Amino acid sequence: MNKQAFRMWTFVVMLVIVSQASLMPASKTVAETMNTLQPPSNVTLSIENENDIVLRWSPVLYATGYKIYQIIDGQAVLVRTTTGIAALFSNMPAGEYSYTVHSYSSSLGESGPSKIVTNVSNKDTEAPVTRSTANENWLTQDTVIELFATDNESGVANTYYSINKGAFREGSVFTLTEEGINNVYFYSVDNVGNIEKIQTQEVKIDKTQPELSIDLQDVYSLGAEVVLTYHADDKVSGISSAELTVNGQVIENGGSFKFDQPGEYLVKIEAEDHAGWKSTYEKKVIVQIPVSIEVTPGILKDNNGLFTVKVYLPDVLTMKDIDLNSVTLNGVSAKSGTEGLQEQAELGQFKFKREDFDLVSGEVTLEFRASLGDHDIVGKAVVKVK
Ligand SMILES: [Ca+2]
Ligand SMILES: [Ca+2]
Repeated sequence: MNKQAFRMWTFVVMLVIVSQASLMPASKTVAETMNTLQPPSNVTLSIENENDIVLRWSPVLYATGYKIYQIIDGQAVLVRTTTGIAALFSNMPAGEYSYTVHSYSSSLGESGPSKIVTNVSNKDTEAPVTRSTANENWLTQDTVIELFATDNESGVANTYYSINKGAFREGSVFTLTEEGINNVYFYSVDNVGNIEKIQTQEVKIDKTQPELSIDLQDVYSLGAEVVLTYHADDKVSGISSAELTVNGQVIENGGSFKFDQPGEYLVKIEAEDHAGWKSTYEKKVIVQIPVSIEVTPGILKDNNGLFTVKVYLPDVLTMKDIDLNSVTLNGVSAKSGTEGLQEQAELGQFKFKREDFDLVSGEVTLEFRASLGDHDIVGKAVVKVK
């Protein structure tokens, strides 16, 4: 090698050394890198097997492990620590999930967060649907209502209800006690905050039977024609049906009925309200056979002797129909005496002893009664007593 060639060789060697030196990292640059551990890059989120969430990322130089944080309500919450470069969260409920991954090492500590990854493709945008056990029928007592909510994706978080415009409360079971029409409002919220539109439902409660009334006398005269008007009232659910019968015969409300037989009648009203409560009213009415009587003399002066009561029967009856031993006037029996009752009855009259009666002065009503089979015949007259 000549001298010039040696110089040339030396130059080339120097050039190689210089160029290699420029490629070597300076010791200061390495220290800076090691003091600030980098977060993972290329972080991806994928949904696998329908409901598994899989995160993957690229390895980070000097990292000995990775911490996975889930972003919940804006806060990073540590959910997994791993030495690998992937994480599987299996069987996750549908919903929106966001994660960030940090790298760490025992000597360098923890890096900052990676970019946030979110499963936007699986986002739940549908509100839950709430159903109630209430129905449209009238109920007859305090009633427990239950609410059932379902959600398509992320699941139901809470259900709220309000009764008759009171404050909303969280819950799904409550009892209604107020009679009348209760208005119930309810809605649910899912796990990602979708709010159902408020639903409203009527819950109708009637705890009370209908009220019945009718204006009836205890006693009517045979042949009396009576207008039968009754009142069936129900303040809560209202009357659904009502019927009046006399001895089983249906009479329209406000219709007239003729008592054409003597004896006992059963007037009955049955009513039902829309909740199914039933009321029954019953009254026994006595129908008497009216007769007119004439007292002779019309003025009773002395407290002795006899006086006569002449009886005028309806056309359909004769004295033979009457039990003569049952004949009374103000409770006093007719005098049989020398003129037997039979003979008196044939004349359509009966005699009474004045002294059998304790009558005060003035106008006095005398009541004649006699039995006809199971029935009474009754007649009244007013006389003057001096
Ligand atoms: Ca939903
Ligand atoms: Ca009622």
